[in-house]
Formats: sequence, C-alpha cells, structure tokens
Amino acid sequence: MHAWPASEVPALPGKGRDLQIHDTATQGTITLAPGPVARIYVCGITPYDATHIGHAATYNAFDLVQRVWLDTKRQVHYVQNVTDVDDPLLERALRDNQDWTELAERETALFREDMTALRMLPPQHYIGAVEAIPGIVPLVERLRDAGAAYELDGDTYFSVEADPHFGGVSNLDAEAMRLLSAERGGDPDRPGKKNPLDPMLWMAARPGEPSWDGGSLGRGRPGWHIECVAIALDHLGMGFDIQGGGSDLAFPHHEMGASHAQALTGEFPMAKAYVHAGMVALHGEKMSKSKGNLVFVSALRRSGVDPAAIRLALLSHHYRADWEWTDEVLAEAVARLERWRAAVSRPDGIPADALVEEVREALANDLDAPAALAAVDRWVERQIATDGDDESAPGLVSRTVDALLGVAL
Ligand code: 5CA
Ligand code: ZN
Repeated sequence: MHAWPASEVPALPGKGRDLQIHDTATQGTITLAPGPVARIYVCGITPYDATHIGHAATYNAFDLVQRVWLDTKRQVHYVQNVTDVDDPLLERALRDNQDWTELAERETALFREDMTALRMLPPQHYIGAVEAIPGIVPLVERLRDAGAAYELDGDTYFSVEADPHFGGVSNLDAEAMRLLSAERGGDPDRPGKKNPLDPMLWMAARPGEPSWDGGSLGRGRPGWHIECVAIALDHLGMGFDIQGGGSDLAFPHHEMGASHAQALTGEFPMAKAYVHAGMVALHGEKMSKSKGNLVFVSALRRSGVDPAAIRLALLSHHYRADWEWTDEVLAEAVARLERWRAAVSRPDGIPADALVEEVREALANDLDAPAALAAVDRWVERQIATDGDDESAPGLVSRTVDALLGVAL
C-alpha cells in the first residue's frame, strides 16, 4: 500500500537528545539508544470509519518519537499496518450494505489525507493485512509445527503457554486479562480451548465472508495479532526499538503479538519498549468507533479549522494522559496558534537558542509536549513584550516548532 507524502523536517543547530520513554512492560522509564537507524512499529487503523481525534492523538505521540530521533541525526525506519480485513470492518460493511474492500479503501484514503494535513510523518512501509496474508500463513504453520498452536474445529489458535514471557507486556492478572480478552476481540468462553486467553491465529472460512488460501491451514483469514507480528518481523526484525499504539492495545494485542514473535524466533523481547498513548474521551466516554461518540479530523478540517490548530490541541496534553476533547481545548489551540504566528511574523526578535534546547529537553523527557508548548509560550510572550534585534530568532523558532512539534507556523 502507498502511504502519504512527507512534510520536510528542517535541521536544527546543535545536537538532539536521546529519548527517554515510559515502557509499559517494565513499568518504568527507559533511555533508548538506537543505532544509526531507529526502528518503530505503530499499529494502524481498522478502516471502517474516519480518523477521529483519539486516533490522531495516538499517531501524534509516535510522530514526536520520530522527530526526536531525526533531531539526533538518526534515520527512522517506520512501519505501520492497516487492518483491512477484520470482524468490525466486515460487520460495518454488512450493516451499511456496502462492499468491504471499498469501505476499507475509502477510509484508508481519508486517513492518508488527515495524516498529511496534520503533518504526521509517513511510514516507509504501509502494509495492509490482506497483502500480508502470504507472509502470515507460513508463520502460523511454523507455530503449529512447533507445538505453539493447535486446531479447534478448523480454526487455529495460539497457545499462550508457549511463551515463558507471556503476561510481561501488560502486567495484568488473570482475571483482568480474561475480561479484556472478551471485550477486545477474544473468545475466552469458547469451549475446547486449552487456555481461555488463547487468541486465534487463523480463522477457517465462514460462509459469506472473504477467505484466502491458507496452505495446510485451509482457506480462511488471519487473526488480528499475527497480522502485526508478520508485518513487523518482515520489515523490522526482532528487537526493534518501539512497538506503539493506544493503551487499549497493551492487552491483548501487544501482549499476544509479543508472545507470537517470541515463540516464533526464540528471541526476547520483540520490542525494546512498548509505548502506549492515553485514551481521548468525548462527553465522558472513550471516543470509539463502536460507540459512535466521535469528533472526526476530516469534519474539523471541512469546517475550516486549521490542521495546525488541531495538532496544537493534541500537543497540549501529555501523550500518556487520558483526556477529554472539548470546544475549549480547540479554542485554546486556535488562540495559541494565532499568538505564535504573530510572534514569528516579526522581522527580528529575542534570541531563541535556549528555546531550542528547552523544547528538545521537554520532548526527550517522555515526550512532554505540554512542557514544550509552555517553553514556546514563554518565548512568544517575551517576544511580543520586548523589542529584540536578533534577526535569526523568528526563523529559528518556526523551524524548531516545525521540526520537533510538526506545526507549520
Ligand atoms: N487496527 C488496529 C491496530 S492493529 C486498531 O486498533 N485500529 S483502531 O482503528 O481501532 O485504532 C487505531 C489506533 O488508535 C490504535 O493505536 C488505538 O489504540 C488508537 N485509538 C483508538 N481510539 C482511541 C482513543 N479514543 N484515544 C486514543 N487513541 C485511540
Ligand atoms: Zn496492531
């Protein structure tokens, strides 16, 4: 699949800082020191509805990760998937009496437009579940042949007991895992499973549903977790730097994915850091496609909101916080954007070298975007109140805000 166009990232003077980031698996902050090429996998959308502010907030977090790495002069190898076949997509297509492939294509196209407008850096490999199927089948066969998977009425399940590290990503107790498994696409109550938590790797063809050649597995379609593992291992290999997504993916998705990969390769861990963004709510409840309490990025854009203001609204919350989208959040961002633009439109101003370092430090410290915004706010206030004569300052501030925060002033 093609991704979307990249906006240019200006180079900044001086030296970027290594990223310290909170890792869900070790429940602490770790300093990542990738080689010359940093590797990141971020779970992509299930394209049955348009990109909402919750999605955008999560992708914003991982965009910042890349900007911190690029600032250290590293290259970034970024992979993202599109879950272009799965139960919720097929259910929505059936409900609305439309072709599931057309639905997926249309919503993926809109996602690309939204990501471009928000200046999110594109992945180098943007891979759909359907196109990944030829790579998924042999992985499932290998797991089965190694005794890490078993058949149940034609479906193939992964055995969580095959991974000695199972449970180490999300750190939940058995009861919490069981509840979340039922809520998030699992089937803990299906009779005949070795462990209620075991997730499906390959689902045998169901009448009226699309299916593909699964070799010795029979016709069917892939489970959700193996999709991301196949794509990540194919394009990044084991031991990549960050596996990312929203906090609702820690269990079961990232837990199961890590187990699949560890059982397949015998290596540990799949990712050096498991990084999770908080959930954005609307009217007191998590914004979610299934509940329908959504604010779409595309609808905001259509109503004339500057994408840079949307981005500033996302940046005004720490990525790990759960927060609520309100009209005030957006109004504040619109006002901030106006102030910042007025400040950098002056021909000269007060020096900004210290500001570059403050923004760098804030982001390197577990992506503290609110602290970065506060630093720019302080420069802007002084710039408006003082008659400085540093001709390079406004340009340097614009480049810093662009390079590190993805906001075009
Ligand atoms: N296709 C799978 C991942 S492989 C999936 O979860 N798709 S999704 O469309 O449901 O979500 C895409 C990303 O947005 C995930 O990282 C998810 O955790 C995140 N996300 C979904 N809802 C919210 C929300 N309300 N706030 C923050 N992030 C969210
Ligand atoms: Zn995923």
